[in-house]
Amino acid sequence: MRTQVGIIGAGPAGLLLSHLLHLRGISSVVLEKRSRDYVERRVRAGVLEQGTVDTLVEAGVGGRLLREGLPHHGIELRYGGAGHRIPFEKLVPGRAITVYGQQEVVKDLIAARLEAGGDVRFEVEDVAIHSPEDRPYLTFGGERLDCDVIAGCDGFHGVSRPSVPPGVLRTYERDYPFAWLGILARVAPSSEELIYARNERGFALHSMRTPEISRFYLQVPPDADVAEWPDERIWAELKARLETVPGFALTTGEIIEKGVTPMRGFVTEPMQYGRLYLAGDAAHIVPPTGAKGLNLAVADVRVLTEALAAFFHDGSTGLLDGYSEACLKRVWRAQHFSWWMTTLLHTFDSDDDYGRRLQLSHLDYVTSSEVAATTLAENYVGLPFP
Ligand code: RFL
Ligand code: PHB
Repeated sequence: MRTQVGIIGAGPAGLLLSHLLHLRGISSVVLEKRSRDYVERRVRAGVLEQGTVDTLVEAGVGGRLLREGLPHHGIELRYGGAGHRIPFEKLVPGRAITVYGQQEVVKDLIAARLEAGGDVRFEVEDVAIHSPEDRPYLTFGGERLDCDVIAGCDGFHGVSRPSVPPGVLRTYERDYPFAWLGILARVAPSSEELIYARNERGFALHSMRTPEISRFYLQVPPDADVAEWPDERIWAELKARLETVPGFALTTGEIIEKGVTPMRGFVTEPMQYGRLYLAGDAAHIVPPTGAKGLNLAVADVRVLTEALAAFFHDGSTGLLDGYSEACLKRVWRAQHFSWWMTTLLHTFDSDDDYGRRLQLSHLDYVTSSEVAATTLAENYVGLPFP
């Protein structure tokens, strides 16, 4: 078998790349180790930047997103017994975010690929990369796929990054001393906008998916196990961290999904080796406090699509050679913003009283100075796409 671009991973990065390449007349095959059902049910991100929404709409896969996505024009920061709104419409006019589940994006992309006759293979075993320097090919389940280029879109735990010989990539990493316990509940959101709550008991986030489904996160110890978190304990902790302003009551409901996510920042430089290009979580991850991971994956894929179009249509390698450099500026901006939001809002056991006072002073500044609030708003809604 032969294709122009062999894509490993059917997450948002791999599927969107395959779709955008198809629109440019470039062939690809997507190899995914999980089942279609599994990737369509995997609950993850929910916040799409304007640039992500525009990318999906322009690519013709934004119909349901425009109908069912929830546009948001602000978020609340809650601490010290009060809520403070960060109003996007005032601080960054014309820019907003859309709340729409990542698995819905994945469903829409899979449907579009299959409808266009795209080659997306699920439950593919033992994908391996060979000869990435020159004449690359992939093997899997006893088959061989020759490619001009390989796109490693297989997430943080994939095979692509470890296929690069030792010493070529430099990695930068920061682990946080806590994790997030995330839940999905069959209950109407108790707030119209997202609430990021800083609390002495730990951070909590109230998000949502639809008018009937809410999404919540709790800061928990790094080794937390969902078995230690029966439903009653989760609701009691969410109430303790969120019912901190007069008149706010959290409505509880049936919990339909639970999971623990470690928190870390990670960057690979460069994001390429020979004819292998890494995109999305395969190349970098951020702690989810800034809601940037999925949006960064989309930004990478846009850059890679342009570079591959120049390569396949004109034979020029300039954009491909500059792929990492073109992506990494945005990647590091998102790393910094995600680190900043994380340190602003979480409780660190290592912090002394002085550290806690600094954190509160910083929050007071962000919620009282228009200049400081604009910094948050501009990064949150996302800087313009490349
Ligand atoms: P994915 O989604 O991890 O997809 C990689 C795919 O590759 C497959 N795979 C393999 N396939 C074949 N062979 C192998 N050897 C393979 N190894 C792996 C996997 O099965 C999978 O299908 O990476 P991608 O496409 O780069 O997308 C990145 C995003 O998923 C990620 O950045 C976001 O989910 C991060 N994130 C958030 N991002 C946002 O922009 N906004 C948010 O609000 C947000 N919230 C979150 C998040 C991530 C979270 N978790 C669980 C990590 C909230 C959470 C809780
Ligand atoms: C989500 O709804 O899943 C979500 C929202 C905001 C974040 C992270 C996750 O910062």
